[in-house]
Amino acid sequence: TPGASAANDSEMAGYDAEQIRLMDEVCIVVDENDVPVGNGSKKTCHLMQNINKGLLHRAFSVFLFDSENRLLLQQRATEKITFPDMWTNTCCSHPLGIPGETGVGLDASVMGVKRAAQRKLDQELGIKGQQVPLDQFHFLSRIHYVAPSDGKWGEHEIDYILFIKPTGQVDVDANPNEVRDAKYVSQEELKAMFEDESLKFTPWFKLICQSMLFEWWSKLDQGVDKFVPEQDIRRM
Ligand code: DMA
Ligand code: MN
Repeated sequence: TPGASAANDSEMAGYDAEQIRLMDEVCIVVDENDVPVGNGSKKTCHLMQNINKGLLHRAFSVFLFDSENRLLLQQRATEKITFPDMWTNTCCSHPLGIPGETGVGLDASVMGVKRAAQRKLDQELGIKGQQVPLDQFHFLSRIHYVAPSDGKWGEHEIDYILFIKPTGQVDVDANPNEVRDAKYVSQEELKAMFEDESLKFTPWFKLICQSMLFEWWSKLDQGVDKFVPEQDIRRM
């Protein structure tokens, strides 16, 4: 219906106007096996009242490494409606229910999330598509997890993990509406950040760090193309 956007919704009062606008994006609703079953607005997909009924959507998490194998972290902007101010991996978002980003079957859905990742690396971090070519993204696995943000909002996702170690230069020009801070860290520097109680981390980043991140990170020099993509969804 005309006017039925999150922007006209009184319960969105107090949030950032651009982030409210983005709540109208169309996410891909999936079943527990990552089969698309329909679409849902970003707002619908992130309300705990819907998540508590089982609503699940498709997402991606990018881990971008520099030539010294340092990981690019971001601190989410204060304007973010979910998980504001928290440190997390390079870039996260959702493939949209549009041609090119929707896919049925693993190969097509991996292609869709790579396109979405390229789109959001530009929108969040100002990294241009030519510097992160689609064929330099490597799909590693999918995780299924649920995480409340603040009672009202949360995440319940099948999250595609993508690694990229671009062969060329990467220029970061962060969008302040999305990203408060960004920095490259070594494994040791990230572990030291976890010891700092003043820093908060997103739940999905913590889950990935506690499970496979450091093992995969240590194998970067063997070549990311050597990783065998996992067919099974990891339940976390
Ligand atoms: C959503 O990230 C995706 C994951 C894996 C949590 P986000 O909240 O940063 O999405 P967006 O940038 O689209 O708001
Ligand atoms: Mn989500």
